Amino acid sequence: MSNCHSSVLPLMTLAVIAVTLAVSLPSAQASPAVVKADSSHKYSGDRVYQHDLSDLDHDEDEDEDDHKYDHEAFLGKEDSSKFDKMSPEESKANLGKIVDKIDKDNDGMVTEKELSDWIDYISKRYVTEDSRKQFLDYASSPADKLSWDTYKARNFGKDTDEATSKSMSRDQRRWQRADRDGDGMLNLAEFTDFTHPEEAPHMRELVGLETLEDMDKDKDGGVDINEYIADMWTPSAGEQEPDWVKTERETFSNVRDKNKDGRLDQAEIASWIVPEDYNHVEAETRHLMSQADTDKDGRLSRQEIMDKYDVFVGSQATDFGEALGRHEEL
Ligand SMILES: [Ca+2]
Ligand SMILES: [Ca+2]
Ligand SMILES: [Ca+2]
Ligand SMILES: [Ca+2]
Repeated sequence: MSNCHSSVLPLMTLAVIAVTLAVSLPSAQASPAVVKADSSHKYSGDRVYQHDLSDLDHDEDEDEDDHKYDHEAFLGKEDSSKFDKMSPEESKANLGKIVDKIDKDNDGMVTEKELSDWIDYISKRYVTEDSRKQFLDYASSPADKLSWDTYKARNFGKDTDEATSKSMSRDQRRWQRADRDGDGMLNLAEFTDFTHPEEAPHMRELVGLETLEDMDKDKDGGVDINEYIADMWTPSAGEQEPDWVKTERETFSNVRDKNKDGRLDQAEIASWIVPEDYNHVEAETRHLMSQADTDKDGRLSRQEIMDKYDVFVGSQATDFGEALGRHEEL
């Protein structure tokens, strides 16, 4: 079975991924959008912004991670671990309340659209809440607007060494890109695009540009094969090039460098690190439907969801690992 939820990543390298969460906190110290490749052994997937619904692996083996993945996609990470501690009765009661929320038109049936809207909402909740929290560090109300000067004063102070001023111009450029209505201020929605540009289609090219600037050591405006490899692998003395690096060389030429000019430009980098070709929300919706739509009418009745409550949420009794453990003891 294919690893459908991780299709943006080559299978062979899954084991070495330190999962890069789509988290970026603007600050003077770090280049916000960029995942630093400072260790000598990385691979190109480390630069990819994961648009996944959980940092767990999801495949069709039906192991513990798969159940947790479904629970995290359906509930979010935090609520998912709360459910794991509930009794089956409590867990079902709370699932019932969630079904009420998902079933927007209150007809007692959850359609595929209602389910995918819910999973989409859950998947964006982290970004929404994180940005709101950061916003309220500067503003007293979510209805406020932030000026660049307020942000700048807080993050960069009066110190202007070279690194700081570089970092500051980068943030300012991103600020301007996020300022959709061009009034010089960021409202909460615009600030969300500023803090999580990887989530906003109109910020995607800029995320590519920021990464290009990081990787383009000779400053010729493109990332060549040497810059690409140097970003993920620095050989120790006498070390032979490992096979995964050879594979990355092929990936550079065959996949990344789309126009075959030997260099990656901003757009080529964007399509690599902010992939938009795979819809995790849709895939997870179809997966949950296939698991629970017992009568195959394309909708989930409340009863179908309750019957398969362990697919959607955890509980003490449905903790898959524990259940297996107990089984072996019998
Ligand atoms: Ca604005
Ligand atoms: Ca270059
Ligand atoms: Ca190219
Ligand atoms: Ca059904």
